Amino acid sequence: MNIKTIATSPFSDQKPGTSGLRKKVPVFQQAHYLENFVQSIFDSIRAPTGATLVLGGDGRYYNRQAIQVILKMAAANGYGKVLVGRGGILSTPAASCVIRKYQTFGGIILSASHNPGGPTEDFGIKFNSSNGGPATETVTEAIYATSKTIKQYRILEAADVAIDTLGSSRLGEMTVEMIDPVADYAGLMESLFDFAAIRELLAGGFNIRFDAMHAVNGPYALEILHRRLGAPAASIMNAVPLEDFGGGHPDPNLTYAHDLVEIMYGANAPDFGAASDGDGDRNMILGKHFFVTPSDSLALLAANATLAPAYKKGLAGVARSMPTSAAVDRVAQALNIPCFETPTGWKFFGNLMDAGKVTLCGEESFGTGSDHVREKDGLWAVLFWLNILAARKQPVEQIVREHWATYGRNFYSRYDYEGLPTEAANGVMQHLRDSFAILPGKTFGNYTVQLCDDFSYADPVDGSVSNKQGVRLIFTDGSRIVFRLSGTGTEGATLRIYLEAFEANAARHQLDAQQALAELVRIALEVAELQQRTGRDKPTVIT
Ligand code: G16
Repeated sequence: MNIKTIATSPFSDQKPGTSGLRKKVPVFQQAHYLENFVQSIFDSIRAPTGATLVLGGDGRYYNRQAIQVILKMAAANGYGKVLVGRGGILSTPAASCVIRKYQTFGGIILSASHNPGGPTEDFGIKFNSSNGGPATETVTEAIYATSKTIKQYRILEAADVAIDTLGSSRLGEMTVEMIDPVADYAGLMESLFDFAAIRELLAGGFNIRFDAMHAVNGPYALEILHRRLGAPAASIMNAVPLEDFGGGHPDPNLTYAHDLVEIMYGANAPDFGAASDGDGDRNMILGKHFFVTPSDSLALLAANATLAPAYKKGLAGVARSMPTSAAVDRVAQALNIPCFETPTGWKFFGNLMDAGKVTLCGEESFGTGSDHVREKDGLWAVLFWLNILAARKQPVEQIVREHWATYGRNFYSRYDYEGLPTEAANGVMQHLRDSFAILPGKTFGNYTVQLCDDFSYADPVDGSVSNKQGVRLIFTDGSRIVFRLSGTGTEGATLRIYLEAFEANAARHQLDAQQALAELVRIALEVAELQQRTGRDKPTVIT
């Protein structure tokens, strides 16, 4: 066995963001760049000799090359076995499922999620722990610290592993087992939902359209929606995964999932539409000519959870990220269960789920999930919706409108300003922080500021504290504006403005969200001095 120890020097930019390390492909292609980060993971997590890892990614450009490097480094670092999705493929929720099912030490997931892929686009890598969830901040901080002092990495000199056929092979002392990337996950889904009822719904003329966006979920959707549930194969669009996602932006929202949006808002639209992202953990839900905001989707799943077999005994609690609307809080209150508010980032939900405090959680950024895995889960959300639709036998729009009539409507929207110069974006945030002292009590039109602060979170399970998680302006009627810099971009800075207004009066639920939020938008732009500081007069994306 030929294990090589290679001398290297640190890169200063390997700090994991909201979800792992994400950079342009050419950055990862620099000599030693990927290896440094992988060795930093191995040195930080200190797995016992002979431990098992899971490895897979969303199939984007550079996935296959990175799989080979990581396998050879795992072999040189004393791992006993690596379970790899065939072809190097595992959706993020499927990786979480496999880590948990086979009780491995953890896993490495290769993805830049909803960011575009290709030779000059994005790539990413993250470590998930033995609970199947993204490493906590303590672990990611340790990885970053190691990356700043790293002097060498270990790698096995060996031929590439054949990754396209199922079965076991040896790499030095280590076993590499190529597994079916879909089977374990599909089995888990079948155990959670009423597949017979969904099959009946689909057989009865209920039309669906699922947009896999040429990303990882194509094969998962074909197996589950088509083969197991009987939806026509043609109802799954863009089902073939491509290394560059067909040149698209694999982000399931109204802007980027435009093929699907056109169909769902066109003549003879299907009854239900959905899309998922690059690595299969995000979801967008649409009815005929109707968009369900992710925040409403979370609230609605919570309110209807007992219709699905997995949740028929009820929910222990729910959680949402701070910028997510408080629609789910109202459901939690009615159900008399706890509701937790965490910073943005799925990693913050893991402790709550492990401690049995929450069953369902979600984020405004098109992510919903439950304690069946420790990642958000796109197809799971689609199946949950189909289960509810099969049980209630009502159109999507009617279900949402009834929900608003019961709980009130939290009008919600997010404005993204992508690719800003970092200094300008930081300047906006600093200016807002500098305004904390003078804003409370100030009135803007119909709104008076009650408080403003920088959100900070103390994890109720391990006590760890995360500061500066977004600037909040909360008004006396409970409406909110939140400002936050994205932690997943790879170019310049992305400023996100989240807007929320609660409306109890059912007569006003018909309003368009942009109409209902227009005044809050004006206030946000004024308070942030957005145009003066960034030169932008409109957002890149509105969701
Ligand atoms: C990641 C995280 C999510 C987070 C999202 C947006 O999602 O897992 O928890 O909400 O980023 O983060 P930001 O606002 O910092 O860009 P994904 O789907 O990119 O892994």
